[in-house]
Amino acid sequence: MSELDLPRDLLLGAATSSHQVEGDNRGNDWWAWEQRPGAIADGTRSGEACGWWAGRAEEDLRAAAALGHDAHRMSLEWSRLEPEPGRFDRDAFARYRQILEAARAAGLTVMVTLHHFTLPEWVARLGGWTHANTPLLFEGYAERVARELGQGVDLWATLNEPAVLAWMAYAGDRWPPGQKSLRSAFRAIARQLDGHARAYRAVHRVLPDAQVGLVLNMPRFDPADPSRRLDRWAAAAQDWAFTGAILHALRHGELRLPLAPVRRAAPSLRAALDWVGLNFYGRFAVRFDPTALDAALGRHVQRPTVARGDNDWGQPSPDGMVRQLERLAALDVPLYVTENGTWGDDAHCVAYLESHLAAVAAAARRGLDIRGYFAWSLVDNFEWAEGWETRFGHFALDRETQARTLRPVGARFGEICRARRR
Ligand code: IFM
Repeated sequence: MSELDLPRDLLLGAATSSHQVEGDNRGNDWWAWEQRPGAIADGTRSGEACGWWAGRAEEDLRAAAALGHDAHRMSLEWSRLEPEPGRFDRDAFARYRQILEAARAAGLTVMVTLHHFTLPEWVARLGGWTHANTPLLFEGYAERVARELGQGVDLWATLNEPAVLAWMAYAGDRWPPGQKSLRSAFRAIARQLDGHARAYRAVHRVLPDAQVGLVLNMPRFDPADPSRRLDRWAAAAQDWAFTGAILHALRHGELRLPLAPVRRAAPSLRAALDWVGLNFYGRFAVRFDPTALDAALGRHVQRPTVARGDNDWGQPSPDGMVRQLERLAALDVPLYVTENGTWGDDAHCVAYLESHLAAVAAAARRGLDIRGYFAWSLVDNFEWAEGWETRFGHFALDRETQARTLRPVGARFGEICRARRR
C-alpha cells in the first residue's frame, strides 16, 4: 500500500475512445451527425480531434507513462477496420498495431474496447443496434480484430455503456440516430447484450486465455427524500431501466421487461464475462414527478451537480461509486473502474480525483476485488453532443496548435501513481 493506500498491483491509468481522440474519422454515424447544424451544443465538430490517427497517439501514451500511469484504456474504430461489409482494411490494422506497440513499449498495460458508441455508417444504415443482424456483424468484426491485434491487447472490453447509448441515441434525439423511441432504446440494449455475448465468445475462440469484459455506466439513482415512497419508487424505476435489467440479464441469463416484452431466456449471457468495468461520474437524487413521462416519472434534483445544458453527470459521490462496485461484485468477476472523472475548476477536479481514489483504496482494503482505475480522460477530447467545451482531460488541449499542457489534476494523478510504486 502507498499514498491513499492504493494496492500496489492496482492498474492506474487513463481512458480515451477512438472517435473522441483520433480525428478525421469520416466513416461512422457520428461524423455524419456532427455535420448537421445545431447537432453539437457549442457548434464544434470532432475535426482533427487530438490527432491520434495522424500520429499523436504515441506521444500521449509516452506522456502518460512518464507521469507514472501503468495502463491505458482505448477503443478501436469499427468503421476504420471494416469500412464496408466484410472488407477489412489492412492499413487501419497496421496503424492500430503501431499504437498498441507504442503503448507496450512505454510499459502500459492496454485495455481495448471494441465498440465505444460509434458505428460504421453501413451498419447505421441498416438500423444500428435495433437491427437483428448487428450482433452478428459485431461478432464477425470482433473475431477479426482478435486475430489481427490479439498480441497487443491485455484486456478486452466488448462494449462501452450500452445503456447510455440506448438512452442518448435511441430514446433521445441528441445522438445518432436520434430515434426518440423507448421501444428502440430497449431493443438496442437487448441487441447490444447479444452482441456482447457473441463478441465475448468470438474473442475467446481466437484467444482462449483472453480476459474479456463489458463496461457499464452506472450512476446512483437515490430517492430525493428517502422517506417518500413515491421518490423511492421513481428512483428504483430509473435504476431498473438503466442498470438493474442489465445486471439481471448478465447474472441470470434472462431478459425481463423492459428489455423483452415477456421474460426471455438469454443463456448465452451467463458466463460471458471475465471482468466487469464501472464508469462512474455521480449520483442523481430522484423526485417523483407525474409529469416526467419520458423519465420514468422522476426528476433529478441533486444540488450541487456537474451539468452543462441538458447533460448532467450528477453529484460527485465516492460512496455512490463504491456502492455500485459492491453491486457489480455479485457478478463474481474482477472489477475495474473503467472511467471516472469530472471537469470544471482545478480544485474541484483534484478533490474529485482524490476522494474517488481514496474510496477505491478503502473498498479494496475491505476486500472488493478491484484490479484497476482509469481516469476519464487523458487529454481534452470531443465530448459528443457537448463538443469541446466540456474538458475532462488531465492534459489540456489547444486545438489550434495541438499543444498539450498538464493540468493540476493530471499532475496530482501522476504523483499518486508514482508514489504507489515506491
Ligand atoms: O466522454 C464520455 C465517454 O465517451 C463515455 N463515458 C462518459 C464520458 C464523459 O461524458
